[in-house]
Amino acid sequence: MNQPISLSVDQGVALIRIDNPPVNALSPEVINGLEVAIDRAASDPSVQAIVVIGAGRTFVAGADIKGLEQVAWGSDSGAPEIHELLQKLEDTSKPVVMAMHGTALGGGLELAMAGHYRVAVPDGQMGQPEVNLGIIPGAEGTQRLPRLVGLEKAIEMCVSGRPIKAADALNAGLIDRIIEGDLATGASAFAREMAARAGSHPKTRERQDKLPSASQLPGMLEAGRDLARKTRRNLQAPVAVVDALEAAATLPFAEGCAREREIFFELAKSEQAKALIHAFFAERGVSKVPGISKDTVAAPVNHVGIVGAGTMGGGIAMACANAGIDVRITDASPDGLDRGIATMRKNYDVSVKRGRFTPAMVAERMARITPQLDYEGFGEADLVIEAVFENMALKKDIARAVASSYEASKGDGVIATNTSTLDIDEIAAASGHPSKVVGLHFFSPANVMRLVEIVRGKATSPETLATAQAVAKRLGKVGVVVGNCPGFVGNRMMFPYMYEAQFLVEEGATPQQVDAALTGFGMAMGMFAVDDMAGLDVAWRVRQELKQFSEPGARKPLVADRLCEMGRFGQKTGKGWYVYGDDRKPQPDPEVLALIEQLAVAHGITRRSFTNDEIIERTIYALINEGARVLEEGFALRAADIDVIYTNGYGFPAWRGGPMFYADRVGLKNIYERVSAFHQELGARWAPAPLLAQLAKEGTTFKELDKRRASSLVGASS
Ligand code: 3H9
Repeated sequence: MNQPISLSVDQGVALIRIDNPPVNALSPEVINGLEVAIDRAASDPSVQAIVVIGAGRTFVAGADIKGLEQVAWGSDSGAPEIHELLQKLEDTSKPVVMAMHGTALGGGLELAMAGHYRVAVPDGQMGQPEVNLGIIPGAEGTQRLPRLVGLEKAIEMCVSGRPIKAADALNAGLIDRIIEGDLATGASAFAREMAARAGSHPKTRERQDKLPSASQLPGMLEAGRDLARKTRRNLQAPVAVVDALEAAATLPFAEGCAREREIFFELAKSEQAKALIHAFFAERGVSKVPGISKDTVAAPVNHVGIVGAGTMGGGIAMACANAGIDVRITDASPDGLDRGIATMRKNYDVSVKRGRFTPAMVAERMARITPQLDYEGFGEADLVIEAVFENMALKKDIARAVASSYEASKGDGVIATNTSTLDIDEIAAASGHPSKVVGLHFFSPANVMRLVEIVRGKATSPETLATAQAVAKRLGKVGVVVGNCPGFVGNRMMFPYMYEAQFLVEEGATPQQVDAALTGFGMAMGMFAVDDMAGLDVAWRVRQELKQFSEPGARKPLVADRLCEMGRFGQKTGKGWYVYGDDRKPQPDPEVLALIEQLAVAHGITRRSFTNDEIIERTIYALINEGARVLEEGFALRAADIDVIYTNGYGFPAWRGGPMFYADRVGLKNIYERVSAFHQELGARWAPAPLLAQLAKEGTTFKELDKRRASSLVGASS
């Protein structure tokens, strides 16, 4: 028998265990091993029933995505050959019970649906998340799921890609029983019960009772396609999965499976699948950091102190409380503290209204947050996060004060700063304990946004860094380790992008045209709408603080400073690049358009019209060129890390993989040639990054560069 599968028989039940760490993915060995085990159990006269169960932390979390990546890049052999196994399972005369814990996802759930019965632990989850990888279920899931849960529920699960919990699954008919206590024991008892029943065992593929009638079908399909278009903007797979589900309701099972396979392979080779699979592995790769190994000990974090109860501090406090961490939060003024607490309460109320939390859950969370006006108890915290506004002197004072609290209580916690642009080393030096200092750059709203840049200072110890990574994970965030340069990775790249958008309007485009081109490209929001939302004063303050962004002789944007001088700070003042009515929707403002034109003419700028393609090249290529510099200078460890930062923190479409992956797909030679042309036309700010020039010349990609560099990270993992 193949290694990842083991078979044992106990009191008439064959227990087939899948042991393929880390997540029991369906490798060829698992599939072959299961076939052999099923045959043995079926032919063993001492066996009356069969239970299939996962070893370790989960049932089967899907097909091996590494194999699917091969399919995406041209080799069909990466897709699991699973049809025979599924048929064998379903045709076995002895009852087959699938026993699920952890997550039964994708091919894992498809495997489970070919069993005659399914049971799960109370916190088990089941789902078809394939659309998040740009594909659809390809192992008959679109044909079996609607037969078990009905078409509407199947559409909801397959379009959203979101797993459902065991109780919901029981309700929907996806599972037959929830097992409290030991799963193997409970599932075996259930299997014996089923074996004792008279008659044959249900084959999902033969079921028709949950499929819609001909008159119900069109409405359900229309609603499903609508849902896909509205909630999964720009994605092909959520729309295509409805086509496959339609086949379940209109074709015999075998023909439905053939239709599913056809759509599966078409999508598996698409640009979106390439990009989304890249994004999946990129996100999992960020924890691999030089100097941090499995032996690096992260300190447990259960008590956090937060300095500053503004938007960022409050959001971070909520993120901690949501993760079960106790928080003490302080602010310089009683008013500031009261406002902060009131805002948290208001935000939680919204979550209750939306059904995300119950009032009891909110009460529990608020009880974890202690507001105070001093640093009492901060010395015993495991981590203190400073989240005040961007002022170096203030941040240094706070670092010193936190360090003294630790010293006074003989505490040994980590000191983190939420600065988005300032020098971590300067703050670290002020603390007197630089090895304990790290940047934790959260994104607003911090209780919602998944990205955290973990800024490694020159003295940050491996343990401090590992603790920061563990905290990010505990908060449900993706923590990307970056180096200490002005703006770190995300904001540093943002500046050339923002500037270019502003130059474009000076040269004749309008803010709404630039924003429409960017959202048309797939960005969650246009640059000007983002600026208005964040507040124009934020970048204004940074422009004043960071002289590096405006080198002598460099062209500076003309309009943003003027808007700030006019008090147009964006949404919060009702006016910025746009004007906002009660519906908070941006409307073009003739006053701004006139101001832009007037300033442009006064500075002798020639104005012309721009195509959307030109707008994308000017903005996105500026982002990529700066990304190449960041990479070359070592402030990002991998191009893929930049992609994770941009897709999780800056609204860059994941279906394009991120800016660096997008650059690879356009071709680095093409990007380099356009950047060089802009350099000729527009001057020094467009000087091609040397790394971009080098990779273009070599005819290679950022992804290849990552692979080369990965060899130096072998053995390192958090
Ligand atoms: C599919 O099934 C298609 C079918 O219809 C059949 C078509 C014919 N494959 O996320 P974590 C690795 S599509 C390979 O940090 P967590 C992951 O890379 C698939 N590797 O853990 C990481 O490796 P490393 C449908 C996988 O506890 C390690 O496992 N299924 C796979 O936070 C730990 O991962 C999905 O889309 C895989 N399927 O979360 C589920 N899954 O340590 C995708 C994980 O070397 N997976 N790895 O970096 C997940 O959502 C999460 O990993 C899971 C665990 C919830 C399971």
